[in-house]
Parts: sequence; structure tokens; C-alpha cells
Amino acid sequence: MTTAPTASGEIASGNTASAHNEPDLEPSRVEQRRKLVTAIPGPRSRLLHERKLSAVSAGVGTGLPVYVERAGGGILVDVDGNHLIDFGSGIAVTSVGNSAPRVVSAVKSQVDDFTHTCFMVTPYEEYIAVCERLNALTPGDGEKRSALFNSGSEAVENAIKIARVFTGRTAIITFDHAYHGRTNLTMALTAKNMPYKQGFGPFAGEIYRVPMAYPYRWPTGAEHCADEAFEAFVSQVHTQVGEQNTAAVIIEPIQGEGGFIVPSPGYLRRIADWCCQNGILFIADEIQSGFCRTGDWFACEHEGVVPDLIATAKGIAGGLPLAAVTGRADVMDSVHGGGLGGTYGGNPVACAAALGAIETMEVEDLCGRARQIEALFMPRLLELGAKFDVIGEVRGRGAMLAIELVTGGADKTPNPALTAALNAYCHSQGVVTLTAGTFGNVLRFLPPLSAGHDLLNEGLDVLEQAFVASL
Ligand code: PLZ
Repeated sequence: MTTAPTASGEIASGNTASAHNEPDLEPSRVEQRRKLVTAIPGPRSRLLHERKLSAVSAGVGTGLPVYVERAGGGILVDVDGNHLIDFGSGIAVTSVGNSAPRVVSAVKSQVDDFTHTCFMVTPYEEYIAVCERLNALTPGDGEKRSALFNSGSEAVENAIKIARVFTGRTAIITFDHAYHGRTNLTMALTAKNMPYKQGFGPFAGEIYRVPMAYPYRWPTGAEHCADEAFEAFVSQVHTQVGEQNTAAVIIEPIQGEGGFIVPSPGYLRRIADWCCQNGILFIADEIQSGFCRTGDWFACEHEGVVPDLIATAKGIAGGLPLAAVTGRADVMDSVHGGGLGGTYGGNPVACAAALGAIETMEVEDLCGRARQIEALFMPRLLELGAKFDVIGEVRGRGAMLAIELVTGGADKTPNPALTAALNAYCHSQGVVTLTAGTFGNVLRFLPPLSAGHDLLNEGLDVLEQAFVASL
């Protein structure tokens, strides 16, 4: 087993002391313990699942068919009364916890006032306030502007639109293992065929894919990854696309769906500098990695990178649908009036939720909390890695962590069957884990930052049992 260079560095060790104490978290109204009162899924969930199968399109998948009734802290309560430990946060969304008190009260009061006018018709202050917060919180001291949308995919689409208008160029560079969404343009940016793209083409044009600096799987070894991946990037853009035709490079600072791939240190910085030298915009997709998840407000801060544009969503609004593009004022203002928008973009209820969520992150120091979670998880995951040679790599940062599963020993052949078995075991024992990865062989951990230490440790105990049960 190897560890990614960024996995357990100074952040982890600096917080070891506090990691052993229960942090000062907002008390949740949901009892914070795992409790199984039926098999998983229980009888009520099974009934609902039958209804789902006859009412909902088969194209909409279900990771774990337990139907949720309440949630808070680090617990999901299902309709059968089971308390499950949440290691997924609804795919990195409820970082402040489900129904976080500030989010709930801001939403309630906004719903009492009004629910919608359409910001493009008769605007309201909440939208502006969210943009002001984003402009201040994102990396970079220069003047910035933001625009709000409904989903991560929509934010990415708009970042590309803006980049094309600003540069007057069309080509967009994306990476192996990238995930940017399911709409037509973002499907083209996304790397993995099944299930995201199969049968859904033709895809948007002018998208070019280059290798990702993926240290664990770099053919000549992790130590050569940063240099060789950067050389391949520069050469492919030059020979196959042309710098003068390239509007933007879009990258996830830590790749999410692709398998929590942490690029080699320095790689992002070199790409960003090269973009700057060539009049190409650097777009960071921080939709999964943003908002305290990795122990900083945004993952690119760890690498000292200031993107021209940042796409955000997920953690921004504590579970309500909201997304944004934030970036350099000259870039954002280059679009003609009326060129950006949408009926619901920056809905006032979602904006109120975002203001509540951002305040929670500040007041409860959730960046610090994500680092504490890393300090708790990392040693335990590394211990598992030392014990079970099917763990090829432990990696990630803050509360965005993963293990990559292989057939064993020096053989790095991906092991999706074992990954599925471990995932299923955790589910059966009331721990909601998620898989990821181009090869389906990554188990990822994205707990709410509101989850207590005892609960997280208990979830990790179950993970350990999963190895014993599955091997
Ligand atoms: N960019 C980096 O992680 C969404 C996808 C789940 P939307 N990731 C979860 C699924 O199977 O649909 C994501 C992301 C990154 C963009 C997106 C897209 O965000 O809000 O799902 O559109």
C-alpha cells in the first residue's frame, strides 16, 4: 500500500490532540447513535422501494434503498426507525449537517416572506449577499463577481460559456477521470462512460481530454507523475488543440466521482501558471471539494492556486439546490447583459440557506473540523491499509478521503467486486458509504462535518469488520 503525498501530512498531525475529544458541535435533535431495529432495508423501506420502481424512471438509480424520514448530525433515520451513520453527506452536500439550525431558521423565515420572484425580473437582497460572501471567501484578492444557478452541472456550463465569451476561443481542456455533470456539455467533459454517457450522445464539441496526474496509477511511478503529466498536458494541447484556440482548462482540484484522485503536489500550480502565460482561463470545479470539505474553504487553496473562475454547488447551501460561478470581475463582466440567468437561479430560499450554511461554517470552524476528521480517519485507514493488502492506496484531504481497492500485494488491478462487497456490508450494518472511481474500485468517505467523533469511530469499526467479512 502507498499513501498519496498529501494524505496525512502536517494537517493531520497538527490536530491529533483535539481529534480525541468530542468537538464542540451544535447539538442535533436526532439521537447520535447507530441503531438497527430491522434488517436493512426494513419492511417500510421495501414497500416504498416497490412504489419507487413502479413510479420513478428506471434510469434514476438508488445506492441504498432505505427511505429517510429524518436526519441530523451524522445520522440518517429511516422510515423503519433505523439510525444509520452517514459517511456520504448526500454526496458532499450536507457538510453543515442535515437541517442545520441556522439553515432551518433562515429558510423558514425566507419562506414566510416570499419564495420566488425571479432575480432577473424583480431582484432581492439575499442573492447579492450570497455573491458578496462568495467573492470574499474564494481565493484571490482581486475584484470578483458571481452568478447563481441551480445545480453543479449548470454552474460548470455557465463557467464554460463565460470563458468562451471572454477569450473569444472555443476549445476546453478536461482530464481523464473528470466528472463535471450529466447535462449535454458536462457529459462531454465527464470522462466515464457508464453510467453517465452511454447512449446519450452526440456530445458537445470542442472538448479535449488530457491525462490526469494520478500518482498511484502513473505508468512510470508516482515520483515522475507531476513532471510527465505536465509535459503530456502541454504537448497535447499544443499539438492537438492549439493554445490560441483554447478558452479554458477545467479541473477538479481533487477529483470526486473519478476516485478522489489527489493530483501530484505542484501540478495544479503549473497548469494554472501555464494557463496564465497563454491567455487561457483556469476553471476550478470545486463543486465536491469546496466549502470546508478538504480543511480549507476551497481545495485549490492548499496548492496556492487562484483560479480565474470557480464553480461551486453542493455544500454551499446545506442541502438546498444552489450553485455558483465566481471569478475575476473582468471575466465575469465580459458577458453581454441578459446572457446569463435562468428562472430559478439564486432562488431566495436557497440563498437564505446558503447564508445560514456559510455562517455555520464560520462560527463552528468547519474547516478546522474537516482537519480533525482527517486526523481521526487517516491513522485508522492507514492501519487498515497495513493489515489488508487489497488496499492499494489511502488518499484524500480533510473529510474527503478514500481507499482504492486492488487485487492485492503489488498487483494494482482494480477490485470493483471487493469494493461492492465492502460497500454492501457497511450498508447492511447501518453505515452509508459511497463508492467512486473510473474502475468502480474506490470507497470514499464524506461524513457531514457535524458528525461526532464517537460516531465516526463506530463507522470505521464497521468498515474494519467489512474487510474481515468480505475477504
Ligand atoms: N462537478 C466535481 O462532483 C456532482 C454526481 C452524482 P450536479 N457529483 C455528484 C451523480 O451521479 O449524478 C458534481 C461534481 C463535480 C459537477 C457535479 C455536478 O453537480 O449538482 O449533480 O449537477
